[in-house]
Amino acid sequence: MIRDRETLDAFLTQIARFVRETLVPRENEMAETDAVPADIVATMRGLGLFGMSIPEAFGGLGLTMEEEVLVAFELGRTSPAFRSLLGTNNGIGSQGIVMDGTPAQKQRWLPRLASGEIVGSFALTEPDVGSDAASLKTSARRDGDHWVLNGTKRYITNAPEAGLFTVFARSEPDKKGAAGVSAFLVEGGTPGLRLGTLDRKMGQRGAHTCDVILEDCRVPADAIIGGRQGEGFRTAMKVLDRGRLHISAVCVGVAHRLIDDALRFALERKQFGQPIAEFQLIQAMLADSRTEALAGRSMVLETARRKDDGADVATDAACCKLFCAEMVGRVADRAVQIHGGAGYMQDYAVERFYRDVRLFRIYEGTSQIQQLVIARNMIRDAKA
Ligand code: COS
Repeated sequence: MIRDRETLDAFLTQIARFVRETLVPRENEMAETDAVPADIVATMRGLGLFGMSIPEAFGGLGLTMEEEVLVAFELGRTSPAFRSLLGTNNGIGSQGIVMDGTPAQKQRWLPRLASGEIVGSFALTEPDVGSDAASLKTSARRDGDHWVLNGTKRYITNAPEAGLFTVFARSEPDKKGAAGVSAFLVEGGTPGLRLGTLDRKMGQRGAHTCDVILEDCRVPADAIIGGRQGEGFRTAMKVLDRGRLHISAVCVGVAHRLIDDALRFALERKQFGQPIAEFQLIQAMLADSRTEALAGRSMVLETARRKDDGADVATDAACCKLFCAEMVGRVADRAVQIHGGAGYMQDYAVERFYRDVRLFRIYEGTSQIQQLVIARNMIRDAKA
């Protein structure tokens, strides 16, 4: 449901140019300094990229899902850490409020998230709680007009930058599983909330994660998303459904970038007296990657369109995440292979991307969780 094709095309062209001319040349700088340069953050804010998915009424661009994945295809053509900084504001760090927040919560937080004035973060995972999200242990105890939060959240993306944390905690200790979980909006700097040291990750340097430690962290009663106790887990699942589609689009973008790099290398590199692109075994790798990237792009676009039409796309979003995350892993592997020895060297971007893309199969639900969600929904629908 593209609302205005001409405006959208102009915006996509602008993003593509920003990626090509500004971000790609500074990938190494970001990897070396482990930080997105401040001037780039400012440009991203100016382009409205922190608020793509936030409604226009709150200062965002209010993109449809189809429009958003088209932007993500473009943003995917550079180091994923650039997108990661604005990813939480568009996805897991804001959508809980967009979907389930009270009018007051929307008014208070969304404009600042949309402008990029603050970064939002999603604190679900814990040291002992990953895929089994409903078993989370962080506690929320009612104390007069406040809730008191205690627990540790782990591997929290953008926590070091965050001005707002969506913290999932068990507000009803007697209820096991999903039913006793509520989502709390906790402002950065709230006494009792502190951050652990930066995690030392395999890749995606420039994107940061760390522990978020809550020690008698007091938040007002109206900090519960939607003002509804026990709804937090469902909010988390809905947010992740949507996020999986966005991540899938990023995977497609990265795949296209890797194909471009591999093709350029194959055309320049000569062996046995000719460019290696002339050899059929290299061609097979290029063709397989191109085919798989097209399959990923097609399924993401189709699912985004159906979501815009109001369909429940939870199952298909999981299909997209499963396929696209695995697909970009295969594409990255072939890109390194086509580069040969050079692909193992840090002088070539494919070495960095090979490590960066490994995360896609893990975060916002592992490939195995996607399989589980897909099959469970198939069985549920068959029984209905
Ligand atoms: N949308 C809306 N509601 C949903 C939902 C969805 N996609 N998925 C589940 N729910 C609801 C269920 O309907 C159920 O509500 P009721 O009790 O009212 O029926 C409740 O949430 C509990 O659901 P379920 O019983 O399916 O929960 P499980 O504990 O079996 O776990 C999985 C479900 C495994 C799918 C979930 O824990 C999960 O997605 N884990 C991965 C977490 C993840 O992605 N972590 C990444 C880190 S965060 S970036």
